[in-house]
Amino acid sequence: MNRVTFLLILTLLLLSTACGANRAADEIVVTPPVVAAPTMAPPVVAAPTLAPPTAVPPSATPDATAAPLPTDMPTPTAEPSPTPTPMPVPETAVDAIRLLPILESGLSKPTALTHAFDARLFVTEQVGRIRIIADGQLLPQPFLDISDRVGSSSLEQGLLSVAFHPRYGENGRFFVNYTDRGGNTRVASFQVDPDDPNRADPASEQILLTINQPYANHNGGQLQFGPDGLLYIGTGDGGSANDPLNAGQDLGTLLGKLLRIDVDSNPGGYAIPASNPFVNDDAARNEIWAWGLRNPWRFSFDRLTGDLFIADVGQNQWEEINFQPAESSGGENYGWRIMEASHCFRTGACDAAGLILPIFEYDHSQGCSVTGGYLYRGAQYPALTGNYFLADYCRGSVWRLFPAGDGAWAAAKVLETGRTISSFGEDVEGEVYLLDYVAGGVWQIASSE
Ligand SMILES: [Ca+2]
Repeated sequence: MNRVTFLLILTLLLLSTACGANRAADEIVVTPPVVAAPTMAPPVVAAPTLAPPTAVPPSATPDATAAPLPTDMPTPTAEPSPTPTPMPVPETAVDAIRLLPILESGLSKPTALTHAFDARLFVTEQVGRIRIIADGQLLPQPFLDISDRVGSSSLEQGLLSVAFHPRYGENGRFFVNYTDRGGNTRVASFQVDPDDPNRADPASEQILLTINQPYANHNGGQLQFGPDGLLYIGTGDGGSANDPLNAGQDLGTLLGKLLRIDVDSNPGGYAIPASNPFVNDDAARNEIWAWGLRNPWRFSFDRLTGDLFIADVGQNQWEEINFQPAESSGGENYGWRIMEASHCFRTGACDAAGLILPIFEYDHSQGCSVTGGYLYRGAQYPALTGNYFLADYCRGSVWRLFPAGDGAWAAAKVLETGRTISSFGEDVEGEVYLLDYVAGGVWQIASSE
């Protein structure tokens, strides 16, 4: 078959896998009544005025195929934040963005992008390699190749992210999250080659954490160091559908959580930060920072404020972005599987007491799987400052979220890329990039003017 046919079939296969098993349910629009927000938050309010969909800037992305907009605009809602954090509304609100090509192809199934505190970009390839882009060129030699121990036979498996130690310049240590040949999650550290900054030692692996995975999907996979210098780890609910283990609401498992560990105080392993929220609860795992998550494939910190954005992939109806203010002391329950975004899951009513509802959600008429991004703090495009960017993996739509006053967030769609956006990433200067999983490329986000 020719290349176009092959890509078409590949895309269809990806879509059918990524969007979950229960496709038939996608067709049934069942919208349970919105449940009032719990305890701290005021009742759910109507969405603030959403900007109309913006046109794709002409000739900004010549090779992008714009996905058709849905005929009727769904109603994404913006909830008030449980703990409102006053943030300035950007003075120059961006209407649209464009993508600047950094590398249009050459990567194999890229899953994450970050930096090591210098100008190089580091991209993980699902099969188990870390590649370096330096001065716009993809270096032929991988930084790390651990494909001998990474299992990636299923869409959501493989090498899923890398995070460099905050003092990488001193200790040369970095961390990866991958599924092994048995499908189980590993968080491990490696060392850079002391004689070659573009090469790491595959024999330097220290496995910090292994989490048994009962099913192939929902492996989470993001690693990020927080402003506190601690390592945060996103884990999925273990997979299948409907969270059969009820992992999201079970504090006795590491599945369906955001974890926080100290990688410095226990050489060869990790330590539990004394301020983790469940250290005094014998029934709870001490690594847990937040819970009630389904598959937080991507999460990120605002590099200026330390606020945390968690994008949790939904099941058949709702995709969501959760917000955690920097002053949080952890312990938030983001609702899964009681709720899918701000909707009771598979019931008309549910007890939402104590649950934290998302600041943004969209339904499956607009996509199938949320890819969380970053809040822009770069210097090149001031019009983007203060906007959090996210995308839908299947459709390639990109939205921005921005503060709308009193802790609320507003949303606007800013580009239809037609791309298969697996991840966003930040460089050392805070510029934001996105990855096309199918094309194997990297594009920088820029303002449209
Ligand atoms: Ca949720």
